[in-house]
Amino acid sequence: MNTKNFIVQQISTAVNQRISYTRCGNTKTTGNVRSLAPILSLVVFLFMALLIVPLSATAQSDITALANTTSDENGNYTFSNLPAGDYIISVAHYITAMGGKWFVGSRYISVGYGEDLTDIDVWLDFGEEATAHDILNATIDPSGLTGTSSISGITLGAGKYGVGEAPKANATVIISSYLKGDLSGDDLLTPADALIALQMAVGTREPDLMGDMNFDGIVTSLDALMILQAV
Ligand SMILES: [Ca+2]
Repeated sequence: MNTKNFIVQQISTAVNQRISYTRCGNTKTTGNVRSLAPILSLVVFLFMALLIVPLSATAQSDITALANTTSDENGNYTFSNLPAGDYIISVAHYITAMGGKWFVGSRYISVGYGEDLTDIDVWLDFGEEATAHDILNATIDPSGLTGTSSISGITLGAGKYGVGEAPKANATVIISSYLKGDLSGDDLLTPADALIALQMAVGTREPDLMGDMNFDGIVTSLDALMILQAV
């Protein structure tokens, strides 16, 4: 059995144990000490496995996007001519209030062949100026816009006095394709990505929804397993 298959087997075992604990004890799927035990031991195991699996560099290059646009006065944005695939939509918005603040947000989404996805709203929150500048200065390469799918929605943020939600007009919106699960940013899916997903699952690393393989809004050990199965 090679290293990858062995790791897949270990994660499958841990996930199955977790599911059976959940069924028997009627506990939540997260935060339970018993259910976390196999996951924690798995993290230790994967650290050991990494000693024989080369870890690639994690440096993130500048963003290259397929297209950019500006949301209208009601916050609406649309991207068309998309091939089926996985995309990240990133938004940056500047307000002059409070001495000038940047709002940023992103959303991961998968679109099928010829599908027109609507209501893909992107929530904006206070963000780093550097993050906003990466979005505003993204290199645009439209050569991949050869499909018939579309994605549209609204750029949103908290309403007045932080209550409710309100459309954010004139926000810069970009769309880029991405390799789902590539948490190390080396354009490959490797066991190292699964390890990072596991660290996110147990809370020892800040979650990054690039690792959310099943688009349920959370990175869990199941996502780590799905990454390994895709390696
Ligand atoms: Ca997930």
